[in-house]
Amino acid sequence: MKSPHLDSAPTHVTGLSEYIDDRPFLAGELHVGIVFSEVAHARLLAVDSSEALKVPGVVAVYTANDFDHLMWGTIFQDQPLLAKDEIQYVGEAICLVAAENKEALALGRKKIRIKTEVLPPVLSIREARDRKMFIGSTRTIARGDAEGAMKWARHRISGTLEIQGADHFYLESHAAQAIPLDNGAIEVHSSAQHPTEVQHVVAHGLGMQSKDVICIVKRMGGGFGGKESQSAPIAAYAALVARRLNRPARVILNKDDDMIMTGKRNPFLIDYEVGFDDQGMIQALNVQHFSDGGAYADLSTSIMERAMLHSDNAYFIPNAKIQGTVCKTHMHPHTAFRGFGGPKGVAMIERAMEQIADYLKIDAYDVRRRNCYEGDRNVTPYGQTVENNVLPELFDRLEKSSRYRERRQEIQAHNQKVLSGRFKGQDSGLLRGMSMTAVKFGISFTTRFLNQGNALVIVYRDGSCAISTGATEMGQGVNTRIRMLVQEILGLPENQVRVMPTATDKNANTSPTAASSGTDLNGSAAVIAAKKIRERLAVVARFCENLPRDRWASKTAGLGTEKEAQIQFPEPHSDAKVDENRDYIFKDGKVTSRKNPSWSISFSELTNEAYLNRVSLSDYGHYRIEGLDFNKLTGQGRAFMYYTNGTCVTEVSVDPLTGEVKVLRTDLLMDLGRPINEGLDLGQVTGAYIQGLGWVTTENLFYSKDGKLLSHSPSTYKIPSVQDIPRIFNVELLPNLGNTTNVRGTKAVGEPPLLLCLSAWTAIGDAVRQGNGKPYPNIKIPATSERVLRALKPEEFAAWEGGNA
Ligand code: MTE
Ligand code: QUE
Ligand code: MOS
Repeated sequence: MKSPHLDSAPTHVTGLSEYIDDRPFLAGELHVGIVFSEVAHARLLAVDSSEALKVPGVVAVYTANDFDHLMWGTIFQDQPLLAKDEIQYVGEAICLVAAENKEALALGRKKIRIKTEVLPPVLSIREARDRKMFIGSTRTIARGDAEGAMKWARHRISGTLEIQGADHFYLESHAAQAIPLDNGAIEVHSSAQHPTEVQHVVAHGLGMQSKDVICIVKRMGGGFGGKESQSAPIAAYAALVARRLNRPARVILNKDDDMIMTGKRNPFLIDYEVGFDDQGMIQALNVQHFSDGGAYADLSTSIMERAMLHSDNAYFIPNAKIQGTVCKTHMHPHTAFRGFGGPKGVAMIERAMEQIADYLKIDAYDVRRRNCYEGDRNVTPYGQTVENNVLPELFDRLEKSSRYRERRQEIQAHNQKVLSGRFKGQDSGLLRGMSMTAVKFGISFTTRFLNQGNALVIVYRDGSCAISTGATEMGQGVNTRIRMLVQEILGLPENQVRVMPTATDKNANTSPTAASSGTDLNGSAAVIAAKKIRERLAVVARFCENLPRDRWASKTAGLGTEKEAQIQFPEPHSDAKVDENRDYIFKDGKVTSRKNPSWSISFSELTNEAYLNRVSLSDYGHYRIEGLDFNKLTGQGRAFMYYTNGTCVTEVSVDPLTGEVKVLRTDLLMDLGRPINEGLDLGQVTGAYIQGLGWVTTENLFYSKDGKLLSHSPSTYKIPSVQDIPRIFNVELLPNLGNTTNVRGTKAVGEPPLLLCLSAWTAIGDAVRQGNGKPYPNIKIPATSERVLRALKPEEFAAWEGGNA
């Protein structure tokens, strides 16, 4: 049952994997383009399509008035599918052009005349905060007496941390194809993490019922959170054209338009103060998070909630007051991105750890280790007890395996040599820094109703099996994991089980594949369904075992079966209680009697007997997480089913002449429970870390003063390349067989390792601190070369202060 790779790996590497725009064009299919705003804030006075409609090949132009219902939004329905009276951001969709071919579409788009009256935009968190432009209200999570404890604390540090957004940079841009069916329904192929939301937005926008909209997601060329909410309007555009003209239609964004139009990771501005004692033990934390939500709510309030819930990270904070406010600006609506709000809360507290250490002149690792959740210091500020806590072990093990203490000495000695000018060679003139950070990522949607999943498991008469769930495949391997879970239950080899494309006509009311919960929720549901089938098959097996082979249904069917050779109903059809099977072993495509191990039947022979005896070979499973009781109003309760934890030591070099950063070595340790597929998990861990590395170092979103994204292609927006991979990259998983909370003892992996990239960011601060002997620096995220250089030599750059760096 070894499947070290993704189910799609062979077709990925041969280029045969089909994405939306690889789908063959259907007869009469139209190309749909979006005309979007070039200004951030304006009154929309008129859309003149007369010239565009004269272009040969342009078939139609649609505006806001063409939708039955204009408003959509995953949490709050505050966003128009197309701008109506007011424009709120650069890139906001204004109208759609449908054309016979790409050339006509390009020309038609150019000929649309938009009349606006430009209004002043609000483009920063600070400005929105001053003007009190908010989305939702300020929320608080509090425990103890943070203000009092802060006053009495022996020492205090404080800071303001600025965190920029990041583009998802999935390789497949947003895309959708809509096909009108002969029965009045519409089939929508979408690159989306949340097919049910696509179905809902299309149905609502076009005034249809959910039963008449089928959303199919075969796979995405990456999602990373960017296709959780924002795929829905794109699909609605294709569907509107398809429905109005009764012709298939597709919308395919190019990279530049995708980057300009779609929201990114929310930028954050965080004010914090920490009170602590001589040992560096934290006594109080007071933090105010402000995020840039952009022009519409999207998922920003849930993202803020997760930032607040991760402001403790791995550390026990007896007195805490954590507040969060989402600001409304005239930027693209920011959205989910791997880690959701988590990375922002964790960045704040991990920076505070470095500041405390620097202030007390002790090692930052010691500060972290002392504050780590341990023993009866195990209750979070939101009142959830940290159970099965492996954080101390993760810290201790990595301290040793990474040779943290020795390398700390070596780095100090190295930097002293660099600073004394005793090095002449190129490389050895580089400063070095090192830092260890941790992650404790809460697994569950903090919105309770999303913590459910359903699955359909079908077994055919030949013993092969097909599975359908609400999970969407975006390269993370959820299909492979679910397949392997079902293989394990039914004892089938890899080539006998397939996961079907996700579709809303097979699985309804699904949650987004998000919050790292895809396998947990959908895999659990598939296991429930597969166990129901196994229960029934066990009944058939018992029947076959007790009946001479020549009287089996397959030998007598067609002749008229004698009464004693029929399985007695209703036994196999009773809604068999899901239970571990005791009498038969399902393994290697065979079913063997436990009591009589010499008796076995092949799985396919058994399924054939079941079919002939009119026993159902398919089933449905529904799963929900029990015990979650987080209360959004009080900010207290059990928010998460469990935590995924890890620690990471990153060592960087910083060039004192250019500010260039290189990651020399990364040692990363995680507890992923009992992985279903270790190869996939390691891929997620390394990929997430490196994706995070881009966010904290080189991915610098650059906007003009009037809110236009200028860095909208790989030539101006620097994602990590093969050159940026740590020169030494040691990744290990903690053996943890004791985790029984989740399905098969596994733990979610998708997002948590991204947060460990923060050790690279804190290591850069450490190199700068050692390089200039000043207090721990305040370097924004991303710590670009320019910013690192500026932090290293603040006096020399004073002249440039105020520039957009
Ligand atoms: N891995 C790949 N290759 N591509 C992706 O788009 N998305 C990430 C993570 N890993 C992503 C990925 C995000 S944001 C999440 S929430 C999880 O995968 C979702 O999938 P899962 O719940 O099945 O882990
Ligand atoms: C993590 C997440 C999500 C979340 C909460 C998390 C997420 C998401 C929602 C959400 C919240 C309210 C809604 C809704 C979705 O919450 O991805 O439809 O009404 O979509 O902790 O990843
Ligand atoms: Mo992931 S940000 O929860 O899609």
